[in-house]
Amino acid sequence: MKKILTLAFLASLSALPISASADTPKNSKPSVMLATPPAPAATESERWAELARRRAAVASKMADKSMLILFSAEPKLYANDVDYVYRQENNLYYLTNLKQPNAAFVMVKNGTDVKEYLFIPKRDARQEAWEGRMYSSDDVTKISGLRTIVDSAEFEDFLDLAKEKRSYTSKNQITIPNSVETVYTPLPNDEDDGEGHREYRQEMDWVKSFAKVETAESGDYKYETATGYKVANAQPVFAALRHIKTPYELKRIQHAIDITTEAHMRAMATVGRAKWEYEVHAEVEYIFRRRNADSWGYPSIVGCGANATTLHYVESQSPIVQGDLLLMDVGAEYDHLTADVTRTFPVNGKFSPAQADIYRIVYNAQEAAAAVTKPGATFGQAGQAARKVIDDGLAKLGLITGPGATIPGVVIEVPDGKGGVKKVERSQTSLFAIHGLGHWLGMNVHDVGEYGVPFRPGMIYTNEPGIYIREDALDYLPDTPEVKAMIAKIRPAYEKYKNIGVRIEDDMLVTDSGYEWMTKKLPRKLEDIEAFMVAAPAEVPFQASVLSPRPANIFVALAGGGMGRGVSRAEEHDHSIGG
Ligand SMILES: [Mn+2]
Repeated sequence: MKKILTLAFLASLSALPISASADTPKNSKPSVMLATPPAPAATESERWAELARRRAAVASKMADKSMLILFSAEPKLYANDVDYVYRQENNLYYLTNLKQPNAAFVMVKNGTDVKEYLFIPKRDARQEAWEGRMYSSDDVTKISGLRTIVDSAEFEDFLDLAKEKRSYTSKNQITIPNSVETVYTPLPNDEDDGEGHREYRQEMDWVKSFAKVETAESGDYKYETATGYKVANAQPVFAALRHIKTPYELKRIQHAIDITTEAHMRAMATVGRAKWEYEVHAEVEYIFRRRNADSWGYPSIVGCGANATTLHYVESQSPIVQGDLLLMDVGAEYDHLTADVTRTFPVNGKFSPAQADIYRIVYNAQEAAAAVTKPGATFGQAGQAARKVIDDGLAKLGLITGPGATIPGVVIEVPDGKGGVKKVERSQTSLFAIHGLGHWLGMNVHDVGEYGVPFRPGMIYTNEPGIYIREDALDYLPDTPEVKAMIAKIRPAYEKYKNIGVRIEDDMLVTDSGYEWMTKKLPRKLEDIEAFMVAAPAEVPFQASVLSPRPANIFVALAGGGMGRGVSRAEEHDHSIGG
């Protein structure tokens, strides 16, 4: 331990006077740090063509004689009169690239005739003095290519007439005709979406003002209207399109991934000199901001030691401990597209044998998922391939009693593949592999798109198996002789690997011939990570923080303590999509 600390200290000394950034290595050795390439450029006409193509694709999926209404996202309150940073509703952004609140997009389809309208607030000098410049009509056209613009002060009046199936003529003499039979707007899919408490509250409120909302047997919402409208949820229309990324979108999500790659490298280069998780967290978000990402796509997860076994640990208040692993799950967002990348690496740059045991299983599980990825295969098949490697690997280490072994007497319900559920005995693997392979990636980190469908070129999924030997993993099992016997068998291995958490997550693009690792520039192989961590620190100056963490942080007190997590919660996660 002492030797390691001394080395880390020397490394920090030697690094201090170097002012060179990753972009300009000082010595003759080639740089291992990658600088994010310039952001993808697009001419106005390229952007207009992309947005027009998206709008035409949405229109082509709409029924004849129909209307689409997209509301902009509502500002979200932080506290009192302070909002969170504004983020536009994805589908409105997808069709317009407009980021301003109080906008709305309306599209009317009548045979081959498709008309597009945009509601946008009039510029207001007093508001601009506080909040900044608002879009002019010219700005709107320049960004989106849309030309038919109505003052959004009239949007409520438009909605009032629209729900009665009446046309609207604006003060600037634009008529939005209404001879439509179907009205589309994004709506919560079912009761699980919480009636729009999560998203699409305004849309649901408007629909409820003229339609009776009922829950079908399937759990999906259905709508009865007195006006004769058919109300259609626009979400599936957008989901199908957003699921397949265009070359334009791929360039931008690759940029988000490249920023994230640089952030990960920066963390690996500095972690050996950091004392607290928040310092490493800061290095990550320094790169996000420095490379002009919009934001993170989800709060950064930076967890050392046992904190790595909590899937969404976001506190970053614990010490960085030499000899422990650090798990980092972070993703920059660029142009409303997010990366989602996880690496788990040793603080001191060298995996212990036990850490390496777990790491190699997760790595091989990723490889197995990749190997079956090609057009026509399914996400489920990739997940099964990864699961098999984890199952076999855990059995080999003695963490489960055998491949496919179950927990005696613990029964859970799983989908039967026919829309129903069946009861099966819970797998022992689910004690440690608590989430599925991953999820679709795009404008949301857990993006839209169906899961049963075959892979098609342009889809992106996260390949993120994980193994978490949580300290409480065996605490909530039934107290039966059979379970006790099972625990007795796995106890030695469990004690050996306890508090190790490993997730590796890469962003996989399905291509014509198979797949591409969009994250391939970031070291992933165990040996590559170790080599990188030897070479990288000299390239990145770092001075450990002199600040101490806040005292008595409740989350630090709970970290690794396993408070409040019961069997039911673990079972609920057993078949979830992923972290
Ligand atoms: Mn993920």
